Amino acid sequence: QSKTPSKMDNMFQNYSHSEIARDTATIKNSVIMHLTATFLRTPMSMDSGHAYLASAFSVRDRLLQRWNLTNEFHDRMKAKRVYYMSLEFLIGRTFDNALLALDLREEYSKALGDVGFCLEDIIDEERDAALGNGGLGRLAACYVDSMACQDYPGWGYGLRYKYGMFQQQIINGYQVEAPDCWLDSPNPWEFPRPDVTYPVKFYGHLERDPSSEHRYIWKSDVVYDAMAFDVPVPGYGTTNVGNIRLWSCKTNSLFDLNKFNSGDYHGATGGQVAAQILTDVLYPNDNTNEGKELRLRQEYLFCSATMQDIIARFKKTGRPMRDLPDLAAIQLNDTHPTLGVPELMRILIDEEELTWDEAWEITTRTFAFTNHTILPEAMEKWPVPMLDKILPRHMGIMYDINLFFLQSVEKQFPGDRDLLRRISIIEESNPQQVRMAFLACVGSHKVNGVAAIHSDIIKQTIFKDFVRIQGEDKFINKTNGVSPRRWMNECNPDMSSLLTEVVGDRSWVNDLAKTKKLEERVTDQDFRQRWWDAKQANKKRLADYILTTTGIRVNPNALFDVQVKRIHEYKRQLMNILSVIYRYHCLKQMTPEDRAKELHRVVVFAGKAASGYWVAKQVIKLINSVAEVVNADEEIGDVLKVVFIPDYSVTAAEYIIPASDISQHISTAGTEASGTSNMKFVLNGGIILGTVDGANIEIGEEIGEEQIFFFGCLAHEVEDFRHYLRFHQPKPDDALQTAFDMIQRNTFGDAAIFQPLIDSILRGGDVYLLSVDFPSYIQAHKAVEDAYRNREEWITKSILSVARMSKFSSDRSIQEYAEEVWNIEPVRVNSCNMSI
Ligand code: CRA
Repeated sequence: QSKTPSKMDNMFQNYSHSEIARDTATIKNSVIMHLTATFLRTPMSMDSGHAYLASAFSVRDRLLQRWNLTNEFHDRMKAKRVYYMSLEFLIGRTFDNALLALDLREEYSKALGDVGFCLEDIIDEERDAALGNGGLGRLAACYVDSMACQDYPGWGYGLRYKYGMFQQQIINGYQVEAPDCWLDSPNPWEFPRPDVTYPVKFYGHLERDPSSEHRYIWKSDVVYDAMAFDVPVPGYGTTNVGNIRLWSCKTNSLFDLNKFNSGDYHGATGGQVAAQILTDVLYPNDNTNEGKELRLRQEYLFCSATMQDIIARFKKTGRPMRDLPDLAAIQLNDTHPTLGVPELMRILIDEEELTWDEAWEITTRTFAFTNHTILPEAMEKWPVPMLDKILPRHMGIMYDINLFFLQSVEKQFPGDRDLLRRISIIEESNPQQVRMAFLACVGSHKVNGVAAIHSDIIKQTIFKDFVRIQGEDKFINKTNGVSPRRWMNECNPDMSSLLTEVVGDRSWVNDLAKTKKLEERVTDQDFRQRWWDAKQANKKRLADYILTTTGIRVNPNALFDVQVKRIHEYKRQLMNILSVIYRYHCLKQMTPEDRAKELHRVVVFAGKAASGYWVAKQVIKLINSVAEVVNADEEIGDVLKVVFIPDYSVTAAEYIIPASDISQHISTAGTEASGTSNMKFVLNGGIILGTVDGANIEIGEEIGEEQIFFFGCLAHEVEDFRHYLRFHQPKPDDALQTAFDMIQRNTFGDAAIFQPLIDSILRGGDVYLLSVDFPSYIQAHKAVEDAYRNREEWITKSILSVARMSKFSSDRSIQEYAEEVWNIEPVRVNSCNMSI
């Protein structure tokens, strides 16, 4: 139904008209005002750090107005909202993004120029908000961006970690972690909300509520306060501003006055310290479940505060509880927020006094669940004794959810004991464990994977029985997407200008399908040249970045071959570096004349390894050791350079991605659920060298198979290969053997360091099938080289690819979620004329 504003229109109209003026003089004044009044500096003592802060605060003032208006408007319209619950939001920087959204970049550039600063330098002062590990966290950030840009009333919910993703230093070739103290300087992009604070209980015991069969009174031992910090999400091309609400554990109430009065000053703050730890650090694991008690408590603090907040907001509408699913949709970003399911049940039954059946109906109509991985090591399972101790009431609820579920299945498939054992939410291990993916599935009305192949695989594997029990329709696919705002408009200004020229205006930023028009220009010689030049300029920019971050000088005219992502065995950075070793060997064998004819190549790696992931860390060491030898080899010179860029981050990605010629997405088929950097690289005019896995497949379908270099075995072949390799030693082909030999001859330092990596292939069953895929991988590299030598063909591939990428805009993903999962509609703040 359409939602038309009514009598309060005038008020909003007047309010909106007061938007701050946009001229350079006003901007300059507001920056100086913040410099002096917020930061106690004078223009004479302004450095670029303070220039950034003062400018950011002045931009924030403008966002604030729109932000307030958006929330008031959505409240007033009683719009159905979606709540995207995610333990991770990998936001990166906000300043430039906000300037572009407000269409004030040029004005700020001029205003800052007037006071002697360059906008680009100032932008560089901002620290990344790195509250996530990798794809899952960045996806959450792209999704809230798309919600804001398309006027969907949506909020992200997460945790405000004091220390985000650790900073990676490379010392002696090894990864060394340093804490990410991102909140050490003022953060203009968060608003503390001390008035929005909820108590979150832990431990204790239950007492039966005499008035009801299902109701309990939970007498907890410990209560922490979760306080909200709101982070604005500027919408582009709309006055809508979205919100990410992050919880932080508040400690004031835990000050022990008795201890303090008795002179135990240290003891008086003991509770505060324990509480603070809860939201102190992000667990640095990507695709692995650490299973620590502290993590469980983080998850619960997050879920409880979020559910209390959602219920409080809902209650303001005055509607009865059973209407919750009409006003709220909650998306579980993987299983990390699954305790939201029993928490909502607890609130509805114990506090709102609903019956079990009423509560269950509301809960399952409200929640939906996205699965992001099938790697067994990532599956969250919590031991029953641990849950029972920390969350006794929730453990009881989970037992009941399981009981009723199993009873209904028993009715549907009488006598199938094995089925019941397989699907039970409680695994009968010792100790028993709660399978969070099953709980999330049973507690949700829709379950989706993140790319077509992945959604098929989960239906055939972990959720196979559930498809049979709950029906095919519940299990759907929502292919991931990326925001064209950050991953084109912001990170690639030169190519963005070309798109704007072709489309005729900037509308492609919110409607990527418009870039289809590029196809008309594919034969335009002048345009092709400028396309090539834009890529070259980005490569030059990356070459400068590489020089600053590593001291290595690379030639921007070489082929830039990039693999940047978390370091993980299934992503096979090892296969990549082994192929580099083989290439090095081949180059060394050549005569200088032949070598001179070779295509020059810069192989770029970046990515973090989880701090406890030893094998991944050894891979980093191998890459750096190879880089050291190859880069110092005068015979080789510019023909081959190997670079490991330290401390990969969203900001680093914004430099690296627009500069790639070829990027590698080479996971063992069936292991990478989707991948999202693959989308970013192609959107920025790069070509993929990849396996038939995740979203690579759909990218190939969209842009045409001539535009992508596929190799390797297929997902359905993997099991047979693995089975074979469990009983037979792999037989490396000559190329792979050559790479092993080079390592074992100490070419890159002490071979003993790297022997475990070789052993993982030769003696460890080669789980990720490097020996199987290596020959076709080397072939694919040759095909890439041949194609790159044909510059005209390459430019055509690049232009056509960008023209056909609209499916991978996160706007498309969000529209699909909105229509098929959340049942929400855009609500545009249309009563004001703050057009930008
Ligand atoms: N590690 C998948 O592995 C996927 C993202 C976002 C991941 C990626 O292939 O693109 O999610 N899975 O859907 C994950 O985090 C817990 O599982 C990821 O980022």
